[in-house]
Amino acid sequence: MPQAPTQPLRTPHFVQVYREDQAALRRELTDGLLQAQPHCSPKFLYDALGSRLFEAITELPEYYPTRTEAGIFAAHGQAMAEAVPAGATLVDLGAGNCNKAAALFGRFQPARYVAVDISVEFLRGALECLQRQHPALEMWGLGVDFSAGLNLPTEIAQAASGPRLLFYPGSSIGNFTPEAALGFLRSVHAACGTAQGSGLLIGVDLVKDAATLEAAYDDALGVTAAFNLNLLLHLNHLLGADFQLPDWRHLASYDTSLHRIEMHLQARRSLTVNWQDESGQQRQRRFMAGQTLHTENSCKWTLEGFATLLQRAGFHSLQHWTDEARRFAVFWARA
Ligand code: AVJ
Repeated sequence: MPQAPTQPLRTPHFVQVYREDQAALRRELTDGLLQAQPHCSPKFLYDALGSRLFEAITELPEYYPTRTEAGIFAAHGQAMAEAVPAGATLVDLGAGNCNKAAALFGRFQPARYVAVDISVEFLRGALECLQRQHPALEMWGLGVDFSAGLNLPTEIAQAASGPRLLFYPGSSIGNFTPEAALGFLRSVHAACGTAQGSGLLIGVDLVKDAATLEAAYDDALGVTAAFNLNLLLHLNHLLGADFQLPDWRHLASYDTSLHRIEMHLQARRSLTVNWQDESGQQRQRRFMAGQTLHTENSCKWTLEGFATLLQRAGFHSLQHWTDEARRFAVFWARA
């Protein structure tokens, strides 16, 4: 009987840095809830249900960013492939299901793929499947919280010899205030390393009329409202809190001077929320009717403003591609 050809058995490597710390989460949430303007980090929007609701958002007619960005990659993928280094280590920030990066493997011909997300458990299934389709590509799954700055663990930095292609699509940079975005991009610049040709390929949502933006964050089907309200279910779970969803309304408004969409949850009546802090102690916060919990900022950039930001972070030789309506942009910036 003929022998089946033996395949080199390559399997993805996994590194989990982030450790979920229940006490730290409760402390962070308690602190936010007790501020004069109560707030909560947008990372708490993404529990299992929230992640699925976000996927549904990307299919809404009003939510243009995801499909506009995909159109830019489809139209200008060849030009991007000519700009980025070949044989690079492709570092995918917020990789999730890895679909956006995997769609670029053919054109960009990376030597190594590093998928970064908060938990390697999200990445495991996707990477094991991708490894079978791309047996020659070295793959790493890295579980790390990079929201306070990107830091590649030494074992990955050592493996990533040659040029690095940092990839941050989806305009998630919009969750950072301009000042925090600068700090974050400086850490990305450092993570590009010192090899020639390295750089950052990043998607950014552009300033536009308030009506288009507000519709994108307050859709007619109410999916974004459900996405925002689901945060309260997540807080009930994490804190043992007693948020009642019918008491809260989804708000999304564009601040034209700060160039950002703000999402809030607004109390429909005066009410009190109770929860347990990190030491199990009972805490409460009173909300007056109309008072809000601030849940997300989504900052919008002009082409000029974002180019300046990239340069201040240390990048140079910028290129960008946009759609015809200039709703969204993809920048390539050398480190
Ligand atoms: C995932 C941060 C890019 O700001 O557009 C979508 C999140 N919030 N609808 C965005 C989001 C409400 C999204 N990002």
